Amino acid sequence: MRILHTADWQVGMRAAHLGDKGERVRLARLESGRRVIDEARREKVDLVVVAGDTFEDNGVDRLKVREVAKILGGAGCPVYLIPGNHDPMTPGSVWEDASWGEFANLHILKESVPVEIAGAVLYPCPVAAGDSKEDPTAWIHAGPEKIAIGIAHGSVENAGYEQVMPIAHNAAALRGLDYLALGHFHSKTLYGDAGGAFRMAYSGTHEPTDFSEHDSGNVLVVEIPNHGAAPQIQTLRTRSLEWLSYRRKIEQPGEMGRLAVELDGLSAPEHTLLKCVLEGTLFGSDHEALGKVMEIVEGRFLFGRAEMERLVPDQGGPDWFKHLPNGYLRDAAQELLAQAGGNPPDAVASAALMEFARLWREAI
Ligand SMILES: [Mn+2]
Repeated sequence: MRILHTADWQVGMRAAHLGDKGERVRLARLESGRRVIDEARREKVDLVVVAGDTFEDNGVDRLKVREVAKILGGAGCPVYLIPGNHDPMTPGSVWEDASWGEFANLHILKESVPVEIAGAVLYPCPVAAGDSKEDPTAWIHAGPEKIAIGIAHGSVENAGYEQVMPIAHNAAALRGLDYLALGHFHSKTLYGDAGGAFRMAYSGTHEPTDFSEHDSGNVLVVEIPNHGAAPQIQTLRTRSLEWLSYRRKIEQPGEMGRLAVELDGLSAPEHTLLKCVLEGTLFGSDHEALGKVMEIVEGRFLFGRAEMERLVPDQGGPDWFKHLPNGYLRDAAQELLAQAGGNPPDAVASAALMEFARLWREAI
């Protein structure tokens, strides 16, 4: 038995913090959804499971719901979905939309009851409403005859930004499952059992949603030879966009310039969102290179954000200081430098100093 495991499509995610780039990011979620289905067909899987949070919430535009149904409807094999905590099974939910009935291969699993399919039994754990303190897999007692596949949505130990529905770290073993397909945590995570087999996993989201995720933007293809055998798990990349998080501590003059070169060399900037966190020392000779880094971060990528509140100017001051005339210009710059390098460092003064440098370069 060969299954494709995906989750957390979060279609309808607003991505408001990305400003006018949010729309590109929203579209990518559907684009990558099509890629998931392409993989299902290419890998000739027996079924697809979607382990919750297909949608951002139950108020998502119904045109988007229909679009998702159409994408999944083209899988060429049965698709089983459970509602998650973002799109729970409540009156008026996305799961009541008529489009789900238009594709014979789509099955919304609305109850926690075993579902017999060819060659296996599914044990779905749909989210009914809101949060629960109970392990959603607790009802499962899989028999020994057939391949047993659980589908659940919640937090294993500390997995996930929102702690919801706690799932035991050894749930697959406890419930007698060959594989437990999990949703909620957006980063791919595999859980090994005492015998070294991986019987439960978060596939992670098919398309990244945040800079804090690691190894998101994939689906898992899981081969289960027979009941009791260790599953073989393969990771396939489905993401359209790369979310890169750079963190750099500058400790030597010249490092800033090398960072600029590195950022300028990153491939596919039009498909990349970048967060660049700088800390350490801003050396006098590096001010121009910092300007270059800022220009690259903010201009070269689909989206870029630089955080440099923890970058502190060294006491010598930037090289351009020595060209400043005596008087109020020099005094103002010195004062900003002192504040920026104070204890605690003043980020506003740092930014003002940077702006001062830019204006001064333009003026001379
Ligand atoms: Mn969730």
